[in-house]
Amino acid sequence: MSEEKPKYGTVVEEKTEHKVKKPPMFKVFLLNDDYTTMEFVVEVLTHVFHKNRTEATQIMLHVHKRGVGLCGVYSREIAETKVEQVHTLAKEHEFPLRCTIERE
Ligand code: TYC
Repeated sequence: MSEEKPKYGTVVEEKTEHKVKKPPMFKVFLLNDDYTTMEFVVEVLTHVFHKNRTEATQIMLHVHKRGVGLCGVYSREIAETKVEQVHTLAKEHEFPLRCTIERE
């Protein structure tokens, strides 16, 4: 039995893997209700989610018809802030508009 020794002068390369995990992303959804006005939802989508009027109207109508719709995908911090902004604006205008987060 003979064990192979590295020959004199052999270069043994060592690699250290530095695996960096991507941060999780969060989907923000808007929920339908019977009381919030369509115009207010379009305003929220333009101001909080930076949609143009056409996109905002499409998302609002999708939520109105299907019950729920995607507004955007963000890091946890940003997604949570968007939800807070929506709920704060809704309360200020006395609308029951709700928004939820789902981890991707
Ligand atoms: N369903 C509401 C209405 O008929 C409109 C609406 C759309 C409300 C989207 C909430 O997320 C929503 N006035």
